[in-house]
Amino acid sequence: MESLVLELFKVRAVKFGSFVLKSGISSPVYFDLRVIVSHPILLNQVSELLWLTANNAGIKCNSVCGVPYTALPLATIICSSKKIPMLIRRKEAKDYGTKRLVEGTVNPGETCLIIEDVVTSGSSVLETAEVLRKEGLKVTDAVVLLDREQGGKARLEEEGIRLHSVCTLSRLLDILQVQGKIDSEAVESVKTFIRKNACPPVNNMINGSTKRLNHQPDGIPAKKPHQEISYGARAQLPEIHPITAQLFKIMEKKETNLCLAADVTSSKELLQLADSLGSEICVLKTHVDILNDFNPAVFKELRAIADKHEFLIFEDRKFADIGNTVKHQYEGGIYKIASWSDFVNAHVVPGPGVVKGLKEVGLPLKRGCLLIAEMSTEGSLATGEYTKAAVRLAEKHSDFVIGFISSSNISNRLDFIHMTPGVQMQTGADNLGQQYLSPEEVIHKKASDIIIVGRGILTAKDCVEAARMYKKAGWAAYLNRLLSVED
Ligand code: S5P
Repeated sequence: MESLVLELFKVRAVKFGSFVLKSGISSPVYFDLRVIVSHPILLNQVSELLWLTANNAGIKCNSVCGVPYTALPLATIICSSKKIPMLIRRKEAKDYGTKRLVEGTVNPGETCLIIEDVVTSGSSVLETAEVLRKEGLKVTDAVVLLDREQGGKARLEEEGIRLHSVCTLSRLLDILQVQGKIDSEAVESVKTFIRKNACPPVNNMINGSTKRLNHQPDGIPAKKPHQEISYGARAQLPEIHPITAQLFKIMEKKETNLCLAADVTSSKELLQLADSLGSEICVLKTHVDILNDFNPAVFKELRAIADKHEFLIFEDRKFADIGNTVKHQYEGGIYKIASWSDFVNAHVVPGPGVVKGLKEVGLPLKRGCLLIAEMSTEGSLATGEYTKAAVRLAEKHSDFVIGFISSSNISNRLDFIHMTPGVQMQTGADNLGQQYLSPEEVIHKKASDIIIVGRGILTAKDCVEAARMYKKAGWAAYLNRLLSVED
């Protein structure tokens, strides 16, 4: 093991320093195992160790499949030297000929062993397993050269795959430190990084018991490569709206993508909630017109609480009138929404006029606006062409529009933020048409950015504890999404 690790270090298959990963996260360690194809002795040694690890674990298989692309030569060497049939998984189905996703002779019911170079969250192994399983093959085990110990093993176990590793990241660090290749500072910074960026299990804890929350088929999240970049990296995009940049920075700093829907009817309760839950949230969403004791001083106080705890205020006014009317509704009346709300939202049903009207008030104050492109309610008419029209309108007015209320990621632009209401741990519906999805479903599978939670928190016995649970679940789902690109 020592000689293997030292050789990997020597050929720079493992490097220490400061690296920006695909997701935009900066990492103190970087693995590039592709280089081993240029070192035939090492290539053979790695293949041999992978096979030895499989044998030591008592794995019996009928065929071997390498996760494309780095593990392909490894699987080839194993299959050639051990005389085992190989299967090749295509990344894309050929658009001509057989359109097969797996090349080689597939005998349904047989067991196929997966070979991989590095596992982070386990998503690449899972994708390959899913393809093989669709062909009728059994996948029960995977062997990896290096387990980065970021949660991949547990994740794969949840999907019925045992992960066996030749080496773990901690073992690799130990060897390199003992051999004087890296100092204790480098070891500590890698360990801290791994702790902070571990991929948590998908199943969330409710009432102390593990419960599967999403009712979708298991396995592969929808791939939205453009969203698999960190909030922090998106804050740095050159043309980003100042409100969005501020929001992404807050999310990154406080490690939260939770927006509280503070649907309460007394000002006192609103302020108490804001203060007690402020540290858990990135946005507090208000419905000013449901307060039965509104007075302007309340919003001065709310602003101060928002600044203290670093969250933004979003008045969920859902403007939906002609430009001239919404201008007055936004700026004036008794509520003077524009004076205290960082951003608001609008329906797109009136067409561009509603955005233009709001913009006349909001732009000079450096405010932002979300367009309601989809709704969480059963039978919503905001679908299909309507949703697409909302995206086009947002693109035309991106000096003021910062993103969407939507159930999923609907735009390719990284500078638009997606906020999703209708979120609870227990999926289902209320008796007035509201429909709920879990944080994992919304943030990981549907690649939205922020969960909006009202009654999931407000009706809990302990609101602070509930907010913490949603914060944790939302962030875990985000890390899962983000880390899936590093595999
Ligand atoms: O489509 C939508 C849009 C919004 S903004 N569905 C929604 O539920 N909302 C708002 O999100 C709604 O007005 C409420 O304030 C919050 C959801 O509250 P909950 O109690 O159902 O979580």
